[in-house]
Amino acid sequence: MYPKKWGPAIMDAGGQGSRFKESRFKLGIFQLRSSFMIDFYTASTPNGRKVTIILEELGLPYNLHKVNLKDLEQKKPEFLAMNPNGKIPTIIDNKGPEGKTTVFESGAILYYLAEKHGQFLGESLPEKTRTMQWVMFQMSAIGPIFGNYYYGLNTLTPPNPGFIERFEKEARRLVGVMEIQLSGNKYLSGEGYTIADMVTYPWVAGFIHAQPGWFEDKPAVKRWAELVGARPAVQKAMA
Ligand SMILES: N[C@@H](CCC(=O)N[C@@H](CS)C(=O)NCC(=O)O)C(=O)O
Repeated sequence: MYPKKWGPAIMDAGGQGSRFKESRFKLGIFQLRSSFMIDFYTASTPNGRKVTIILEELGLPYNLHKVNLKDLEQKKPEFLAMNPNGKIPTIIDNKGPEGKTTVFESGAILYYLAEKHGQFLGESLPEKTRTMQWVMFQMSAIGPIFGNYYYGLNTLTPPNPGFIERFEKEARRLVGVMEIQLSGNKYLSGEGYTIADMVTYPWVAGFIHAQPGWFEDKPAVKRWAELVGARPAVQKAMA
């Protein structure tokens, strides 16, 4: 009835031509001297890809540290010292405004980088607030609801159809909210491409691939996904 796995566009890591140096996250040695300004701890998941998108959009060189989630590297003391929540993504900005700055939570990371570099957020307080309300919509709703649906479908044992139905219904309602917003706006927060689009795209692109039926009557969401997905930085992040 449902596809069981994320498609290759969703879960495979990569990105060619990016200005990053790759290293496996190795416990005990991850504090090696950084050669680039940003150390980026991530894995090949939608939340990780959001940060790749903004790093690529800004053209920032970064040290890529792949974290093995299956081996629970994200729960080790060395990782928890950076991110007490024990999850990717996490960044260390070695040239933060007050020196070395560690940021976790994908929405906060995108906000930090957008504000620092003066791009993809908006100019005025109302513009920034419009951007942030759609960032919050993704962080509090699209991510957790889509994520729980995916968990119910692929991981939960014994299978629980009521659980899946609950999260499918809410996920489809959220896609409907996006459809209304994108019917009258080029991008989620208005006419400009912002971090709201960057945080939302990896999740929605994944589900357009895995659950095309949810988007059959959602032309504005599909139009937006094509527009955002055509950006070179996004293509690198999703490759
Ligand atoms: N709200 C967090 C969610 C981060 C998150 O759920 N990360 C997942 C991968 S997408 C993770 O690290 N899972 C491993 C775990 O929970 O141990 C964010 O957006 O940064």
